[in-house]
Amino acid sequence: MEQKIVFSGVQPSGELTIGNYIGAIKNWIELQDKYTCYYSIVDLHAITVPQVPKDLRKNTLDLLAIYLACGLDPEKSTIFIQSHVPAHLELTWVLNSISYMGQLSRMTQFKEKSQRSEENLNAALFTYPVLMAADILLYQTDLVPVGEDQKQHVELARDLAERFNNRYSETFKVPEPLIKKEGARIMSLQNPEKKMSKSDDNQNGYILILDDPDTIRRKVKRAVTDSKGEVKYNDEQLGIRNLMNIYSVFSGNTIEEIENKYDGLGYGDFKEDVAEVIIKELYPIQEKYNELINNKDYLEKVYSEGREKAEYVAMKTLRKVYRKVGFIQR
Ligand code: AQP
Repeated sequence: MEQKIVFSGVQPSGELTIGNYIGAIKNWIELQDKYTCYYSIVDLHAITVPQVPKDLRKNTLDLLAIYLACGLDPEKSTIFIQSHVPAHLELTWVLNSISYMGQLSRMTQFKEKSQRSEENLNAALFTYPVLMAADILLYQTDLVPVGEDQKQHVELARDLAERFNNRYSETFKVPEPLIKKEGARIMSLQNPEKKMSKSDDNQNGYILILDDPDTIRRKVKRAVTDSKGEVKYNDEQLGIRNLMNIYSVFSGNTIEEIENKYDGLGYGDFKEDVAEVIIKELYPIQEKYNELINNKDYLEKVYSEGREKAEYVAMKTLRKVYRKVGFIQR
């Protein structure tokens, strides 16, 4: 039986948070041994909001080093930079031609991000989910491991795959999102009703993968909680619930175990331990990252080899698509 195919990516739009780590990258590692995996650094997506060019370059290499430091293995997975494989853009154009404006305008991310920068609304932000569909469909992907926030975009990719297949005959595999229940949506430490996001203006809202131990302790200590004083998992204590989710993912304890462990103890003790489990998991990643980021030759080797492998597969799908829509072979 053929191995299932996995595709996912993260934008190099800033430094990575533990939200990106828990919702996405941490889950990618274990998939490498079971499936054929493609993991991309999606720089084309990043420019849907304004970026400083030199920062984008730095963030792209940083993200590659973080992928590797977290345990992505170029021997097992194809790791590449999205803009190095132009087929992503070529397929986007074709998919744009079967995308409906109404459906795109209902995408939550578009609605949220367009509200944040109304004077600078660009067309790319609107068609972002079509590019994401192209990313996924080019590799004949079965599974897309993402956080809860990206579920709607994977559903659009499914719709577009089905629409294309119906119109032009079977071409794309219809992908499914793979969303882990635990940690599917990590919330801001300052506003537990909003997701933790690397582009948040309030730095205390997120913890970065590369934050040092003291910063992590300070941010967790300042995390918004409530006046109940009980470590209990419920809808009224959103701040505590979020910290419990984070603690659970990093410690391997279930929510019930955490409730029992902190029964009768105050938030102070709990928060100290939350900070320590985060620090413990991130420390080896940070050490590895520091080694890798100074080895530019190795990083270049990884993304060049990744590009070659990705492009080969992507072009196979693109040629098929071009033939089906009626373009004359180049
Ligand atoms: N708070 C979160 N909880 C769980 N998963 C999350 N992800 C992001 N935030 C959380 C998952 O991380 C992956 C990569 O996301 P992305 O960089 O492509 O874009 P994003 O979802 O828009 O992430 P950010 O941090 O909010 O970036 P900005 O601020 O640039 O928009 C995805 O799988 C996502 O689900």
